[in-house]
Formats: sequence, structure tokens, C-alpha cells
Amino acid sequence: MRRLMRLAAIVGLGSAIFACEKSAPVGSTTLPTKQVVVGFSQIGAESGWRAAETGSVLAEAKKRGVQLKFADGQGKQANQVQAIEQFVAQNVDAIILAPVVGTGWDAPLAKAKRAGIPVVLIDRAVETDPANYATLIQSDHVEAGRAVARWLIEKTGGKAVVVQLEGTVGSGPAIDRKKGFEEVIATAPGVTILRSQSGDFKKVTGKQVMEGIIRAEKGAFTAVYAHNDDMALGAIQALQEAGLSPGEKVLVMSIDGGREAFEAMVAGTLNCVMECNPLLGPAAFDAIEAIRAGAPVPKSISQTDRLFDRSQAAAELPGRAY
Ligand code: GYE
Repeated sequence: MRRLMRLAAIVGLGSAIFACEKSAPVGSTTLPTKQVVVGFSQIGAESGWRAAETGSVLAEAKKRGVQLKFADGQGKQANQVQAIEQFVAQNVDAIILAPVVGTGWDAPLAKAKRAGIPVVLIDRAVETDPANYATLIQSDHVEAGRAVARWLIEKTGGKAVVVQLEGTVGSGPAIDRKKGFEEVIATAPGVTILRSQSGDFKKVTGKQVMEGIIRAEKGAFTAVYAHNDDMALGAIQALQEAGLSPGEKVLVMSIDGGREAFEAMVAGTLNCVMECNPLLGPAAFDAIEAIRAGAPVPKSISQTDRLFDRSQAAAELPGRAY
């Protein structure tokens, strides 16, 4: 009976029951109570995108009456590993992990698995035995890189000298966004990459890296491809300060599609953006509820994203959800 009640709660009879699971006194007719506890190991706060994702997960936990234990990894994998170990020790019901880099997760994930705690990966992939996690919810980062490259080739008639600002070294999206972009530009002999350097997905770092490249290369490039909005916005500042008119003389392209990117497109300094939805809270908790209900959950859940250019920016801006 108790099991049934729990199942009923999970499959959607509402949070009132959901928050009332276990541990009723023996012989009691009142419903048992136990709040679901989820540990969330977040990378840090490197970008506006990341802040939007954190907000989405926190808000969704609250909405569903789930107790969320939030651990800010401050950009360091070691902190995230420690957080997972703590969540396991606390015997949480599930773990949400946004992994900063792609490797080095075998041991902590196997530990969670041994403890019977499902792990839902969000926004970045890891290289590990897929049996070590329940599901991965993310955008198709390779496809995002391809879409930006296709736009560039079409826009320039296949003639461009590109500076690429890569995301965090070793992170899934940095690897994939580079791979997809380079795969497509390999088909256009007139498009070359002059420099490719990491700006760590951060605005300040993106700006500094761009400043260094401008000093070294002067105006020897015609386009900047940034792996996220924040680095693009930093690069735009550096280009402006150097008098290189971003959006005109130098085409600027990015991925994420946050509000600020749309504002930059309206202002004419950013040319195109491939969106990447950070509002993953609902999908993450849907997955957790399904797993707890014993329902099948696909190993990989993909988000659908679109590419926008300046001609669409003004109409799109008011409706942007992040
Ligand atoms: O694009 C970037 C963030 O992992 C998909 O990380 C995410 C990326 C996102 O810092 O802005």
C-alpha cells in the first residue's frame, strides 16, 4: 500500500501527496511523510546562461515541493566530485549534475550508482560507462557549431577569416561546438581559422583573449565565432575599443541566445546566435519523477534549438524566456 501511494504520488497526483511519503507511525491511518531530496552539483556562475539554468532548477524544485541541496562547484571539478560524495553520504533520492569537464567522473558516478542514487546529467556530457548515469539532458552542441558555420558560409559566400573563442577546455560543449563548426567550414576552402583560443565561457576572459588577438593580428580577421554569448559580448567590447566595428567590419556569431545577445543583435554588434535552452529544471525533475516511478527514461534527451540573425532579433527579443 505504502509503495502504491508513493507511486501514485510520483506519477502525478500532486505535490500534496508527493511530499507525504514514508514513515507513518505503525497502525496510523494518516499518509506517510517524506520529502524527496535532490542534490544539485552546479559548475559555478561563469555565464548568464549558467545563472538562468540554476534559477530554473531551484524554481522547479520549489514548485514540486522537492528539497534541493545546492552545491556551487566554483568552476572546479574537485569541488563537484566532493559534492557528489557528500550527496551519496547523505543518501539523497537523486542527483542532478552539470559536469564542468567531460572526463574524470567514473569513480564518483559509480559510487552514486552503487548507492542506488540515480544521476541526471544536464547540459554537458561525460565520458563514462552510460550505466553510471540515468540520463543526459542537453542541446545538440555539435549541431549548434554546424549551424553557425552554415550561416557564416551563406552570409559571406564562403569567404572569411575566423577567430574562434572556445569554451572551457575539456568541456563537452567546447569540444562539440568546435567540432561541428570545423566540420562544416572544411567544406568551404575560402573560410579559414586564424586563431582558436579558450575564453573559458566568461565575458572578462573572452574580452582579454580578444584583446590579445587584436594586438597580435591587427585586423587580419573578418569574423569571430564565440562558443557562448558571454565571450561574444566580451569580444564585442574589445573590438569596439580597437575601432574594429563588430557586426559590420567583423561579423560576430555566438551560441546560447540569451536576452543580452538579442539586445546586441538589435544594436547591430552581434550578427547571429544559435540558441541553447538553459531552462532545464522541468525536464530534469520530470526525469527524476519518471525514474522513481520505474518508468523508462531515454539515456539521452535532446533540446530543440533555433538559429537567429539580426533580421529576426527585434521581433524575438520581448518573448525571450532567458
Ligand atoms: O553555453 C555556456 C555555459 O554547458 C551548455 O556552459 C552549457 C554552456 C553554455 O557556461 O554559456
